[in-house]
Amino acid sequence: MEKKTRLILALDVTNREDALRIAEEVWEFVDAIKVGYPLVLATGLGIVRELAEFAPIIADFKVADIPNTDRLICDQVFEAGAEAVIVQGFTGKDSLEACIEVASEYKKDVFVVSEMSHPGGTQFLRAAAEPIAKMALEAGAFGLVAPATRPERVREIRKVIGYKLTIISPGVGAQGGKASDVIAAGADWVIVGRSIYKAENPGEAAKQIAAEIEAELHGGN
Ligand code: NUP
Repeated sequence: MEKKTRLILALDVTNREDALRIAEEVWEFVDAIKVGYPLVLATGLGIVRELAEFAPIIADFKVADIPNTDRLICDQVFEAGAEAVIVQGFTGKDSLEACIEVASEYKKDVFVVSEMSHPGGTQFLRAAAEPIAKMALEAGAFGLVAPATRPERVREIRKVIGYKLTIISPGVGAQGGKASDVIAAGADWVIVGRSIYKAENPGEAAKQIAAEIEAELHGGN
């Protein structure tokens, strides 16, 4: 995934036409489009290849099963044309390694969730975030998913992994996080869903967030 705008669209709409229209409007302002259960369950896995015309696709299936099942899931995801898959880390090393093995066969990437962005993310997952980050580093993942709602946690996680792994960070806008804050804390990309796809003009909304990120990176403050 190339770092240009450092913005990833979370396309959680449940209708094919809306998905394609929004992708058409925002593609030039995003480095990737993240699709997950809402869109894929509503329209089918074929939507991945259709959207891949606009941007690389990250499949957010938060894969969390035994290694064999994880392998089967990842195979489907990469056969469908995704560039990367998001997996959970709490299932342990063998499950994660199974996902990374399949990804490397396809020369694709795995992101591992370290701590989730919603309030419940602190309940069980926070305690596991650092060990999960270390495991992801050792296993050779491409990156982590860390919460834009808690930039201080992104900063902590960055200390654990150094710059060997990338960080993609959801929770900007609708969940209360701010793109510039989490970029300043060390995230490589921000993930934004509702603030873009529910905007009256998704293209303009994406453009504004991309400009905020650009200002944080090169604005000199
Ligand atoms: O910790 C996470 N938080 C989170 O919001 C991990 C995620 N994968 N996400 C996803 O990011 C969530 O499922 C949604 O697709 C997107 C955020 O969307 P929004 O809150 O900007 O609408």
